Amino acid sequence: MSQRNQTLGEFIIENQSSFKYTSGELSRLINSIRLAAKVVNHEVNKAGLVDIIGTAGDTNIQGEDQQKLDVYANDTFIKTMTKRNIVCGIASEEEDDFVAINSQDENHQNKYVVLIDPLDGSSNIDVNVSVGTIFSIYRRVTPVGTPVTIKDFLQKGNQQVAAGYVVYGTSTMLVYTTGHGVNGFTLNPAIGTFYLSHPNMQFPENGSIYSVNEGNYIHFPKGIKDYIKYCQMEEGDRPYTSRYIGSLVSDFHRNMIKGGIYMYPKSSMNAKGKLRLLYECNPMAFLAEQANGKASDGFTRIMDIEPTELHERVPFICGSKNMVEKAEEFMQNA
Ligand code: AHM
Ligand code: MG
Repeated sequence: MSQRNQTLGEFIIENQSSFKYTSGELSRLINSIRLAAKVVNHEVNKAGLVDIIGTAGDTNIQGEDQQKLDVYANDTFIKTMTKRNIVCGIASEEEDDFVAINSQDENHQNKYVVLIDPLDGSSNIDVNVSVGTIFSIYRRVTPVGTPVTIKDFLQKGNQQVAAGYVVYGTSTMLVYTTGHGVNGFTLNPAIGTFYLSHPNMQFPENGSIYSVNEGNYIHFPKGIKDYIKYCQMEEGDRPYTSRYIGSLVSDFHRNMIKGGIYMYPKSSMNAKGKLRLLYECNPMAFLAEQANGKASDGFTRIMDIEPTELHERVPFICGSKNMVEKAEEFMQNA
């Protein structure tokens, strides 16, 4: 079939045979994420109407309590995935601990765990800036038939079977990988269908955009400060352009299309940076590598880091290969 007008639903079915395990469960899981993304998108698009339809904590006209959007997104993704009887557990940036999900027959037969940041960058909602959902999927490591444990969630990123994000932006897009490249789908809101709009997405090897919260410059490690100065130097294709939305998904998405580097380093205020290894960095790193980019903490490949706790943070440098390698060089020589 030609890729023109191919829907996400069709794409999932047609590519199912390329998965290592072809029982159809992973396809159903991605389908459930597709559905939840549409529901959340609908709600995110109404955010500007908050003065009219009520704010978080109010009761709406149907007598339902209005939820904050990040809570709403969290509930929607968890409920949608739980009902489909495919995942044995979900860990979310919004929950203190993982949520164990028993299969309907109560035999713990479900094989997948999902780690999710349901609404990343949610502080941007009030000002109409894009936000996103980030997800990461693993096969459980404990035996099927037993309850899910923390071990199933604390896997290295290199064990991911799928990862992706939804960006609720000028267009809403779902971008994901199952380890065979990265494909992007744009939602046609009129009919609620995602179409393949960005097949085989690739980071250009070089780029000219650097994305970092420079307000924290004074607190950054020397290697990052040196690299920022390098980006600003007039030489060859530099100075680079600075672009920082403050919404990881959007900054990543733009950099993947145009070529660039995103950095959230550690600082004298945050010893391990801000971003979460399991909910944000690993899925973005998997996508980056599948799109010919790179992700590291300055010294180690993100996906090779052994996680020790659910909500752990890690310094994050991600984007066009040559740019990330240059930043690593500065880190390692500082
Ligand atoms: P969140 O998970 O609390 O939304 O925080 C993650 C977000 C990223 O999307 C973004 O890149 C970063 O925080 C921005 O942080 P800062 O405002 O410190 O630059
Ligand atoms: Mg987040």
